[in-house]
Amino acid sequence: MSSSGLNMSRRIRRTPYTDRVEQHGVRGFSVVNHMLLPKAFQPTVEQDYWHLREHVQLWDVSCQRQVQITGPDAARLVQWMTPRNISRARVGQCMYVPLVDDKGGMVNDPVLLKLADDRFWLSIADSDVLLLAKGLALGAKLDVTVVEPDISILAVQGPKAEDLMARVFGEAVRSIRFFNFDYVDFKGTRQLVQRGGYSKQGGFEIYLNDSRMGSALWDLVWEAGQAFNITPGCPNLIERIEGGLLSYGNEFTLENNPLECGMGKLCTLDGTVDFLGLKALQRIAEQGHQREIRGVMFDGGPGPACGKPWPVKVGAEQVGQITSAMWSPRLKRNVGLSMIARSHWVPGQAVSVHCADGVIRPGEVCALPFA
Ligand code: THG
Repeated sequence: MSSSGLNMSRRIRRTPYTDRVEQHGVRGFSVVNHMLLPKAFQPTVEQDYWHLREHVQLWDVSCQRQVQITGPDAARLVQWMTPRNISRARVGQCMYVPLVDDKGGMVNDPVLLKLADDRFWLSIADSDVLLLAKGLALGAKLDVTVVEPDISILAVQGPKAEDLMARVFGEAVRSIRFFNFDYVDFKGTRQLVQRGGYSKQGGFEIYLNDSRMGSALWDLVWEAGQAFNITPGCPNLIERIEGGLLSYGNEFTLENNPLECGMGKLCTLDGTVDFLGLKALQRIAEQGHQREIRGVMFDGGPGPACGKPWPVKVGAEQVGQITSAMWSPRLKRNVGLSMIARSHWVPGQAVSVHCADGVIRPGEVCALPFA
């Protein structure tokens, strides 16, 4: 079984790790940035969840594509796209940066890596940042080069990730701090390793810079991982929701601004940082944003998969919509992520969740992350 219902074509890009992922019996894919993202390996997402919390997993997250911006105006172009002040970033440091358009709408929420003063990567979620960056650079006649380099991230996630990475790449990886990166040797090549990843269980991301080495990298980590009970894995819906990790296109889109996404603290709106959406965000901040992302915990036993938004109501009034939800086997309740109207966004607010199976499940608004 290789394609699990997707009709494969060149438009849906394979990754350097797809051969291995298929050999391990992947149970389906999603498509992110026009590239395959494995969706599950164990028979249930719950099994993947418990394993991720206790051991270590290998994730093909090559779909987290890099938009590389180099040249004398590189920092200017990056700053032009984000309300977060990047001027104090050091080489070797990462930053979580909302990207916004001229209306203050969310374009993406990448991890920014500062490789050098004139060299950046935006490690993007699911939208075409490459084309926006090129357009802005051309329009403003900036002296930059914008490309998607041959970088494919293999993530090592879970509490045993550090011991495994130290065994494979040496003890020095232990001193890489969260949201920082350094370089390791891999078969005579130099590869970037960042501490972080799309889970709250701890881990690293290896930014492999040569597609031809994908299987060799997978095999090296996989074999050393046997001593740590490694399994193939992927971003886990239960763990991600509990941790309050947002997903572009699901929890928020171009229709939302960073204040609604709970990223107000990342935004410098006093005019000392100039970016595309400054005026728009200043206006929104002045008037007060009218909704914000929250957790919702709700009853009624395991619900169906949340394949489309579920209305969140108070009486007959819709106050939000759940865009990701899952039964938490640990909290023994359903957990979901929802934009919630200002009038009802205080944690503890009672709500009803109108699930796609027709069942109305009672619950309440919660702060993120879930406890
Ligand atoms: N890693 C890399 N690229 C990515 C992701 C990733 N691109 C797509 C997507 N994920 C971007 N979204 C996020 C969301 C949250 C985090 C990283 C990327 C994250 N958040 C930390 C947290 O919430 O605990 C805190 C971040 C911070 O310190 O500001 O790590 O996962 N390469």
